[in-house]
Amino acid sequence: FFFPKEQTLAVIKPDTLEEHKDEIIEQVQDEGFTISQMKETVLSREMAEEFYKEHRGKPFFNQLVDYMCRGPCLMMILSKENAVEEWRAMMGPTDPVEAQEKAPDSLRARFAKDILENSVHGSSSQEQAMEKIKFVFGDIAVGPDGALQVDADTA
Ligand code: DGI
Repeated sequence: FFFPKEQTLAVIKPDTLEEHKDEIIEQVQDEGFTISQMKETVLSREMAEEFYKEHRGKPFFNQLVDYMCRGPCLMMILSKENAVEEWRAMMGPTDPVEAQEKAPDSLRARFAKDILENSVHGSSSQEQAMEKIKFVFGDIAVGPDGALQVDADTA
């Protein structure tokens, strides 16, 4: 059987990018992910609000947007079988207190400052991954081998 790889959108948030960029990229590769695409982007407030639109209206929304806009984020398309779930496992739970208890080796256990400034993002479903990849990278497709297939119209 041939199981095509899955893609997810992974984001290293600004504080963590400044402090731990190289070691996280190295660990991502060691865990068997293909980094199909990556770029550093300073999100505008508008983009950050759109990126986290599911949380609009929540009490922490403005602080979350501030945090995401503080400096460059590293945006990555990661490819691997079960990429969505596997990257979430590498991240650990949203709250670093819980992460330290349940997943002490996870990125959030190691690098998150608190539940808001929690160092990394990852899509929580394949559907969300496709939506966010499109939002961040535009109309590119990733082939089953993890390689990028740039549409002739957008290339
Ligand atoms: O998918 P996650 O990042 O693990 O979590 P999420 O999609 O529920 O929330 C998105 C971000 O919003 C999260 O990474 C940090 C922030 N956030 C979520 N829940 C809380 C929160 N911030 C505060 N201050 N309090 C919360 O309860």
